[in-house]
Amino acid sequence: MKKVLSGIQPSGQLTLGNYIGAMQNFVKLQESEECFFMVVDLHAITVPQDPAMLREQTESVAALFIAAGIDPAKANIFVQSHVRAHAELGWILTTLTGMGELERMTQFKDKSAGKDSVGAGLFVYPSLMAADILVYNADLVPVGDDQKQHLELTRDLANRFNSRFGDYFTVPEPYIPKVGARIMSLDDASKKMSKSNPNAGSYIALLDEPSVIRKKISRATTDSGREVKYDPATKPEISNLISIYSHCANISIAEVEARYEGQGYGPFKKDLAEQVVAVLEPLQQKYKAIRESGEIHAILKQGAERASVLADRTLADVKEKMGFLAPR
Ligand code: AQP
Repeated sequence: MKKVLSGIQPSGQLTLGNYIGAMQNFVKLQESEECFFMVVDLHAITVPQDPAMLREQTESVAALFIAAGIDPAKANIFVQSHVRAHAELGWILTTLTGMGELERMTQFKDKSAGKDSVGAGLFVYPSLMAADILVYNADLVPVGDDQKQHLELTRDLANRFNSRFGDYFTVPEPYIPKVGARIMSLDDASKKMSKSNPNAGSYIALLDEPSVIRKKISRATTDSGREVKYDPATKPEISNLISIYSHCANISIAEVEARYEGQGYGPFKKDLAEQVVAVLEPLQQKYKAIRESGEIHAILKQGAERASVLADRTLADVKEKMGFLAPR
C-alpha cells in the first residue's frame, strides 16, 4: 500500500479546477492506498486573511472533501495546523532550501507580481509544502499540473537531506490527471481557473447555485469558430470547456467531439452546464447535510490524531539525524 498525501488551501471557494485536478483523484486513491488529505491553513496565511473567514473556509473545505466522496473511514482528513510537526519540519527544510530555488518558482512570481509588499511566507511556501509531504514519507502526491514545480523541489530536498544526513526520506512522485490537470479560467484560457481570482465569473465554485453555473458557462469566452473540436493550441477556450465536459460526463474527449459534430457552440455550452450541475447538485446536498450535522469536528480530530503519530515520529528521526539534542 502506498502513502498518498495532498492538500487544498482554504483561501476561497473551491472550484471545479480543484475538483477535477485534485479531488477526483483523492477519491480514486483512497480505495487502494493509505491516504492523508488535509486543509492547508498554514499555507492560506501566506497572503493576508480575514480570521473569521479563514475559520469558516477551513471547515467548509473539510466538509467539501467528504461531500466530494472522500470517506473518513478510508482516508485521514485533517487540518494542517492541527499537526504541529508540519510547521517544525517546514522550518527545518527551509534551512536546506536555496534562495535561488525559491526565486525560480512560478507560483511565487505570479502571486507576488505587481504587489508593493509580499510576505516572506509566500516565498518559503514550497519548503512548507515539502514538509507536508515528507513528514509522512508519502510515495504519491495527487495534484494539478500547477504544483509540478513545487513537487520537483520536494524531491530535490528529500534527496539533499538523504545525501547529507543518511537515507531517510522517500522521494515522492506526482500523480497528475492526464486530462484536466489544468482547468483554465472561463474568461481567459491562458490562466488557470483559480479560487482567488477576484472575478467570480472566471471560475465555477463547487457551491455555486445551478442558475449561477448556467450563467457562468453561457458567458464563458469562446473563440470565433463554431466547431466543437479539442485543440488547446489553436482553440484553448473551447478545448478547456470540452475537457470539463469530458470529466463531468465521464466520457472521452473524442466522444464529446462526436456528440456535438456540426452543432456549434450554443447546444454544447447548454448541455455542458447541465453536466456540471448534475455533478455539483448532489455534492452540494451532501455538503449541506454534513455542515448541519456538525460531525466534521470529530472527523478532523480523529484524522489529526492519526496523522500526528506518523508525523511526530518522522520529526523525531529527522532531528536526531541532524544533531538536535533530545530533551531528557
Ligand atoms: N485550475 C486548476 N486545474 C487543475 N487543478 C487545479 N488545482 C488548483 N487549480 C487547478 C489543484 O487543486 C489543488 C489545491 O490547490 P490549492 O488550493 O492548494 O492552491 P492552488 O493550486 O494555488 O489553487 P487555486 O485554486 O489557484 O488557489 P489560490 O487561488 O488560493 O492560489 C492542487 O493540487 C492544485 O494543483
